[in-house]
Amino acid sequence: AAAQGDALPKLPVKAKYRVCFNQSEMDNPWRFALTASMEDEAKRLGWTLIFTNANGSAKKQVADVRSCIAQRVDAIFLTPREKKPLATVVMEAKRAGIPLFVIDRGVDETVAKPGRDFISFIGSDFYEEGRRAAEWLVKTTGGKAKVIELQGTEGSSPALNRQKGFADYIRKYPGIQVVASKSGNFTREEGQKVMASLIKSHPEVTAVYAHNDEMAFGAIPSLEAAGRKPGKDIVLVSIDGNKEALQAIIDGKLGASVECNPRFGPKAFQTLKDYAAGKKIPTRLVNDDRLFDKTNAKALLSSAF
Ligand code: GYE
Repeated sequence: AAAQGDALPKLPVKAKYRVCFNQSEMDNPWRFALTASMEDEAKRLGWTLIFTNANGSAKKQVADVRSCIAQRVDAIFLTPREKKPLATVVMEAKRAGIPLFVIDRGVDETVAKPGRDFISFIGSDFYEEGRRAAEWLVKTTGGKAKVIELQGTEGSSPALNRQKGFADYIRKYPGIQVVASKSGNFTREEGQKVMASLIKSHPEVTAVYAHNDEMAFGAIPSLEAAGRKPGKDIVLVSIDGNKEALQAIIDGKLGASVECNPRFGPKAFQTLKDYAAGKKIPTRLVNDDRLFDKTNAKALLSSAF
């Protein structure tokens, strides 16, 4: 086995590969769309895809990656639930000589770096998503809002960067204040619970920034139960841009959703082929994302997942 600091593992050119896809959890439309995109592409290519689901446990995901290493797969696609705990196994795959692609969420790059320890990161720019959500909110509210932020899974790269991108942008707008910021773990259920309690302690709130659509959908009934009118006396912005979000924009309850496209299975598999063929792979392959609001939701409904 090679030691840390050594070259990236090589991948021979083959007609078909046996690869692992280590999913973090399967609890919302975004996760289902990513998994379907990976499975469909594997099927189309006739490759063997070994799928694991960590069910929301970073610890289980570490074990899942280790089992893929033990099975000596050709390559690993990992969507790390949390940044830090999964960085270690990325290094283990490297030492075992198995090329690994970090997809969707990032790992702690002070431990494992793209282009040095794993092949590449393929996914969205979460900082930019947070920045765009803030930009939309500033425009829509004229730079005046008291915001409740529903953060994603603690320690996950999308939660950290969506928080930061938003916070950095609103710094120039003193009329925009985040009055409360709490994790709803990217789930509808927790988004609903967290909002039910925050709306009581912060009745002055005029806006909600949810790190994903699911938490916004959880927040809506809690706001309504507290006598608020989403889309009328409180504006909501979220991220993902799934079908239900576009419908909620059309219906007027959700103001906007920054797209985070989960359907990049074909790109992930193509990158693996390019790597095997000896092409130079960028350390970061960033997906193109749009912003959905009432100006385009109707027209784009069919392109959402
Ligand atoms: O926004 C969320 C999912 O990692 C980008 O995770 C992904 C996020 C996505 O559970 O809905």
